[in-house]
Amino acid sequence: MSVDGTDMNLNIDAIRKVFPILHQQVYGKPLVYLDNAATTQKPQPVIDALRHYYERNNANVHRGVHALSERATADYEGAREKLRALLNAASTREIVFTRGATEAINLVAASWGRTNIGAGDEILISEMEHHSDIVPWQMLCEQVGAKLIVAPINDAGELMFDTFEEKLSERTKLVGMVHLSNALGTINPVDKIIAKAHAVGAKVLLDGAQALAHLNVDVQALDCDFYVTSAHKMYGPTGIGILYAKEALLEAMPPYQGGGDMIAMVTFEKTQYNALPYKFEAGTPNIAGVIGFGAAVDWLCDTGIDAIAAHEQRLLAYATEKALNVEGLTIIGTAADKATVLSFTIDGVHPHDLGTILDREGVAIRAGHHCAMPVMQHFGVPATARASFAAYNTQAEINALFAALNKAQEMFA
Ligand code: 7TS
Repeated sequence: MSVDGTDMNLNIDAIRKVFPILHQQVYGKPLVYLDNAATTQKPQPVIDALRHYYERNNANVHRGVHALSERATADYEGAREKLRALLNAASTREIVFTRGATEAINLVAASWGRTNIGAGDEILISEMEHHSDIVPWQMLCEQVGAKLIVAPINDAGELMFDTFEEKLSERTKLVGMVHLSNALGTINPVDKIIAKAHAVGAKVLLDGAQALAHLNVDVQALDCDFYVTSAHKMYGPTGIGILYAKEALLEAMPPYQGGGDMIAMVTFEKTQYNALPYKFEAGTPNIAGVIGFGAAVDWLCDTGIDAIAAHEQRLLAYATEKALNVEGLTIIGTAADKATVLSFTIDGVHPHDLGTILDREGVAIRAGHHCAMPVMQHFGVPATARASFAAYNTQAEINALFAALNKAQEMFA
């Protein structure tokens, strides 16, 4: 049992203890951090891993002949293996470290896209994509003369699967799809999407920026071609993420950036590129970030993704029930299959004002378009307020959220 009396498999009190940032006051109120879709807080083992690297092992990777470099390289490559295991990728050659989900998508668009997509080809995405799974494809389409096609969502914020299927054709070269929507919380039926896309010969990129802290993902079982994510939404550091791609695809792709570490041999006449995955990791990487990412994966797996997900589902159900009883509140995103996100509007109060008033009560939510402007356009709203839940959140915090909302409504009444 947790502090707020909810029956859960997780010991939330113990979990909260390892997140030092949670134990503070904001404007004299206990911090209630409900902006986890923007970024999650970091547990002590992640902070310790960053610190340990800088205090004990700081050195460049893959090139040193000295002890520190060997230790840094071992920890860096150890993190790659943790990511491989988390995703059940076939090989560490398929795990490329990037700055985050955004850079990973840009890598695929620039390298695989420019090689494999041409005039008249189509890229099919959904109406619920984050800007990072829209804009790189638009840029690619402009460069190569391809066409961006959008599969619509319904008013629950679910992909309209039949229409998605109708928009697939032999012209479709790539499907880009968010696994778990940051604006709506919708979980997409990615196995069905991949099967349909493969049937017309299209590759599939899944944007898993929100997914991996809440869902178990097996890239081999899914048979997905590209999977991207960011560590900072999985209790890890900012500025680091991964591109997973099938080895055969990566082998055939040209490098994304040139420089140190991505080469085997350089002469002025010709450069021979390094083996996978180093071909895609030019320059000194975010070594501390990678090591912290590895510690975050350990923490996530030790805590248990299923147990975290079950806890968050209970919180979401509790918050949703409370939201349904607030007059003038409209939930944006009511998919049958959803997780972690409660996006909403309140009549007569702009989401930004809500965000500011809640902040004064110590409650951190996000207000805005969540980098998914087309979702806002679909629902005819300029912005939403969004609470998003993580492993350390409690029912008591949801009560604090609704007390603060009540206060905001009274102020604007
Ligand atoms: N894809 C999705 C679904 C996201 O939610 C985000 C970030 C990204 C891609 C980009 O991730 P990055 O780490 O490369 O920036 N989403 C949000 C959000 O909802 N609030 O702040 C960032």
